[in-house]
Amino acid sequence: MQRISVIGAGTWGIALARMLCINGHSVMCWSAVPGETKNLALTRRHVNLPNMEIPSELVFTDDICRICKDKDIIVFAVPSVYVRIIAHTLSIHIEPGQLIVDVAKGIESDTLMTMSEVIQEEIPQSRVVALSGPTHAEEVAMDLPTAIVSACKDIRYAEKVQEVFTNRVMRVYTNTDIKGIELCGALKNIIAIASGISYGLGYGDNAKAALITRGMAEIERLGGKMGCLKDTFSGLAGIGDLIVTATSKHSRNYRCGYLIGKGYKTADAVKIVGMVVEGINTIPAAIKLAEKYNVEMPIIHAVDRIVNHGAGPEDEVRKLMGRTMKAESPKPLLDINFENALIQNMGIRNKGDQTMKRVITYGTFDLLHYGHINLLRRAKALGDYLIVVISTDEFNWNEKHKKCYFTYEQRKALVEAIRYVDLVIPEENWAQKRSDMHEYHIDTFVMGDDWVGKFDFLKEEGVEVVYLPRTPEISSSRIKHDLYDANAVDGESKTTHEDIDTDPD
Ligand code: C2G
Repeated sequence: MQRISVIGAGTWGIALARMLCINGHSVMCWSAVPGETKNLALTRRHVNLPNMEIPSELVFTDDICRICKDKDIIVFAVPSVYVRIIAHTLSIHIEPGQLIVDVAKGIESDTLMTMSEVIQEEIPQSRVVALSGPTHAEEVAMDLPTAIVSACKDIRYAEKVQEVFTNRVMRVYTNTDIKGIELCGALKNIIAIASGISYGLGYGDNAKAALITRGMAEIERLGGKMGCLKDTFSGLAGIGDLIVTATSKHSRNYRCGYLIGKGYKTADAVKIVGMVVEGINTIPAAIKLAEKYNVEMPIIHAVDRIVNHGAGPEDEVRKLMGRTMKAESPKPLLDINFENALIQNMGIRNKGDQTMKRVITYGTFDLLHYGHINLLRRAKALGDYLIVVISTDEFNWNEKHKKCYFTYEQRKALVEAIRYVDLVIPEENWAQKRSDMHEYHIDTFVMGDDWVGKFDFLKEEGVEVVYLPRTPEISSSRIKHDLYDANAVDGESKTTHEDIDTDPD
C-alpha cells in the first residue's frame, strides 16, 4: 500500500485517484480551486465523470502541508499552465527525494521546458517521472483496459511508478526517453485539433489518417533533432496517444477543433468544450521549437494560423494539399539508420563500456591544404566517426561572402577522399548546427581556434565543444595571395622562363 497525493481534482486527476484508491493505496486529493474539494467530498461525483462514483476512502483536503507530508508518490494532475506556480507553492513542503509523477501534458511557451523539467526546476529535491499515453479519463473511470508509459531517465523510478500504477485494467510500460514521451504528449494535442477541424469541415477518414500520419512525422522530425529515441514515436505515448486523441469524441482538443471546423471562433469553441484545451496552450512552444531546431512543421503552423490568427480552415487545407511534393522519409535519417544498423551489427557500439564516438566539424575547405588535413586528423582522433559539413556555394556567397575556387561538389569530392573523413554533408545555413547535433547523434563538435567561443551554445545540445589550434602559416586566402604575387613576379620573369623553356608542351 502506498501513500499517494494527487494534486489537481480535474477529470484526469480524479479518475487516477479513484483507480489508485480501488487498488488499495491510501490516496489524498488537493485542488487549488476554492471549494472544489469540499464539493467533491460531499457529492462524491465529478461533473465531467457523471457515471463514476468517487470512493469514500479518497480523502480531499485544502491543506498544502498535509498533501505533501509523508507521501510515497505525489501526482501532478493540473493543467500545464499551472504546473510551475503550483510546484513553486508546494516546493517548501516537499521532502528530499520525493517521487513526483507528472501527468500534465504541455510545454512551457517561454522556457520551452517540458512539465517534468518545470517541476524539477521548481522542486530540485524531487525525482520526476512522466506518466503519459493513450488514456481517456472517461474510460479509466469506467475501468476499461488502458495502457500507459512511465518515463524517467533513471529507470528505477520509472519502474517504481510502473509497479504502483499497474493493475488489472491499467498496463504500464517503462521508457527512459522522458523528453520524447513528453514531447509527444504535448504536441499530439495540436494534431488532434487539426483532426477535429478536418472532421468539422466535413472531411472523412482519409483526411484524418493523413493528418495523424503526417502529424506524427512532424513530431518525430522535431524529436529526432532534439535527441529523442525514434522508437518513442511509434509507441504508446507517440502514435498511440495521437490516435486516441485525434479520433475520439472524448478528446477536448478534437472537440474544440471540430467546432472551429464548423465555423466557431476559437474562444467560443473553448467555452463550449468547457475544459482546458491543452493543444491551444502548446502551440506557441511548438512554433518556437520548430524554429529553434529548424524543422518543417506545416500542420502545426496551419493550426496556429487558424486558431490564433483567424485563418480560414479551408484555405489552410488547400495550402497543405498544395505543398511541394516530398519523399516520405528524409534521406539523412535513412543514412543514419543504416549506419546505426552497421554499428550495432558490427558490435562497435559495445566495445566494453565504450560507445562509438561521433565527431563533427564545419568548414569551406577551399584549395584543400595541410592546415585542413591537420584539423581533420586531430578531429578524427577525438572519436571513431568523423562527419565534415562543407559550406555550399550559396551559403559561402550569401553568408560568408566568400567565392570559392572549387565548387561545393569538387570540395566535397576532395574531402571525401581523405582517410580521416567518414561522411560529408552540406552546410546550408548557420542555424543548422543545433539540429545537426541530434540528427547525426554527435558526441563532439570540433572547430579551429579561430572560432573559439563562437559555438559554445552547442553544449546545450549535450555535445562536447572542442577548439583545436589552427596551423598558423597556411590558409586558402594565403595560397591565393602568394599565387597572385608569384604570378605577378612570374609575369616579369616570364621571358626568362620562356628563354629557358624551349619546349612549349
Ligand atoms: N583550419 C586550420 N588551420 C588552417 C586553416 C583552417 O585549422 N591553417 C581549420 C579552421 O579553423 C576550420 C577548418 O580548418 O576549423 C576549415 O577552415 P575553413 O575552410 O577556413 O572554414 P571556415 O571558412 O572557417 O568555415 O560554420 C563554420 C564555418 O563553415 C567555418
